[in-house]
Amino acid sequence: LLVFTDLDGSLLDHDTYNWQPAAAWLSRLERQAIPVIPTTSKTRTELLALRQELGLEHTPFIAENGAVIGLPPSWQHARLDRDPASPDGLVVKTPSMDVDYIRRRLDVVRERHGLRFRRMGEMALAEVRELTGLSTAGAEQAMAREGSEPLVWEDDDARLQALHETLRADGLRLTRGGRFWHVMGAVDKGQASDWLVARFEALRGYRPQTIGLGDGPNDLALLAATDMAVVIAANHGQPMPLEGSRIYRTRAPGPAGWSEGVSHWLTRELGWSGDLED
Ligand code: 2M8
Ligand code: MG
Ligand code: MG
Repeated sequence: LLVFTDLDGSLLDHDTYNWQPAAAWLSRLERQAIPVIPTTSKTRTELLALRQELGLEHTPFIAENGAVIGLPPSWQHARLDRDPASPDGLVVKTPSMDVDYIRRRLDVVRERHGLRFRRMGEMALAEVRELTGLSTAGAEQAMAREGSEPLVWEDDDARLQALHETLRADGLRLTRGGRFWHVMGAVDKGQASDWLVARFEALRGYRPQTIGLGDGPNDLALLAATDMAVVIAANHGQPMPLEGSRIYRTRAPGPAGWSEGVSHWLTRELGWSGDLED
């Protein structure tokens, strides 16, 4: 079993980034050796800090909405990984486009269509801190982008379609996170989770079951790709059009909803019980 999870608004509280309500379930999963795989808009740099805090140093991660995939040693494959591990022991895949290219395209599109938005790469550190509520160090880490660019939309919503279509013609995608719109190459969280499932199968010889958890539109591809999905309650007002018996919608938001969803699938559906003592 693999657990793929969004961070902001899911495992982490949308406003405070607190995850304590999920701590008990995180350690149960760790004791059962079930990998919890962060699948997020955050950057590799943010992940390196957060994985440590969450005790997830030995699991892979999906950063920048699928633009960056990090593999710890136990997920690396002698034949399939040509590129050597970096000094921190990770092999990192970057299936998206380079962030400098994305930024240049965004500037051209903005100019050509007279659109109004601000992208993260042109914001001052203080502005990113203000918009996100992150610390100075946290905002610096969020600004260290490799394969996607967040932006704040300052134009009429009707004009978003122009941005969307022009980007698509350039092979770029636009998706909506909790605070920002995100632009990246032809990647998403669902493709990245499929890639990790295939890697697991190549290493272990069987296909794992998967649980996916997320609260926003940029999680839809992930929730569609996993066997069991959890839509975490949120108040962003965006539609989360998913149906069927493999979807569970939580009552609680954030990390409390996260625990509710994990508990739903593991205890009620997969029959976990007795061996869960804390
Ligand atoms: C951005 O991502 C979130 C994800 O939903 C958002 O759009 O609100 C990214 O810049 C990420 O790197 C950053 O940590 C996060 C902070 O809230 O915002
Ligand atoms: Mg989220
Ligand atoms: Mg996210």
